[in-house]
Amino acid sequence: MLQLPNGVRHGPDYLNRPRQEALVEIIRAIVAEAPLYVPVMPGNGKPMSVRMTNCGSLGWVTDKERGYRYQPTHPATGRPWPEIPGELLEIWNDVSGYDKPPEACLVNFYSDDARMGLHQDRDEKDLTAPVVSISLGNTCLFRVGGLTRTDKTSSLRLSSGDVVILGGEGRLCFHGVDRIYPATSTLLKNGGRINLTLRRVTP
Ligand SMILES: O=C(O)CCC(=O)C(=O)O
Ligand SMILES: [Mn+2]
Repeated sequence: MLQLPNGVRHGPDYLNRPRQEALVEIIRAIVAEAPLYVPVMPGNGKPMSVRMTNCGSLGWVTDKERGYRYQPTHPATGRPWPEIPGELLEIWNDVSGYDKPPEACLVNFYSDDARMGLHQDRDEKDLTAPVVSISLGNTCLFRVGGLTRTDKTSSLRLSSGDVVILGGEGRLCFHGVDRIYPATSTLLKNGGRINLTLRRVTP
C-alpha cells in the first residue's frame, strides 16, 4: 500500500460524474471572464507548460520581473478575479477542517504534454490552512515528497474527481505532476486535465 507523508491525504473518486460535469461548466464560465494565460518563471522568464487563471479575492500569479505572488486582479485584463463558486466552497468546508474560507482558487489547465515540476506551495502567509486540490479530466502521475527537495518521493495516479489535501505536517511537502495520461477520461472533450487548487492566503 502506498504510504503518503503525514498530513497528505488522497480521496479517490471524491466527486461523482455529475459533480465533475457541473464543475467543468463552472470553470468554463470562469475562464470566459478571466482568460487562461501562460505563466512564466521568475528571473529567466521561461514559460510554464500549464496555463492558468484564478477565482477568489486573490489569485496566484507569476511573471519574470515580480515572481510568485498573490494579487486581486488578472494580470492581462486588470479586472478582479471572479468569485469562488459555492460548489468549491462546499468542497473546502467538507474536507479542509479549517474554519475560514479559501481566498484563492488557482485553475491549472494541463494539455496532455504539460507537467509541473517539483515545488512547495509557500507563497501563502497562513501556512496553518491546508491546500485542497481537485483533479478533473485525464489522469496524471502526481509525485509527493518530503520537506526538502531531495527527500524520497512517492508517485500516485490522480483521476478525475479525486481530491488531494496537503495539511498539517504535510502542508509544505514538495509535489509536482510528472505526466498526463492521454485519453484516460471522457470528461473534457479536447483532452487534458484541469486542477483546481484552493488556498487560504492571509491569516
Ligand atoms: O496539478 C496538480 O495536481 C498540482 C498543482 C499544484 O501543485 C499547484 O498549482 O501548486
Ligand atoms: Mn503546488
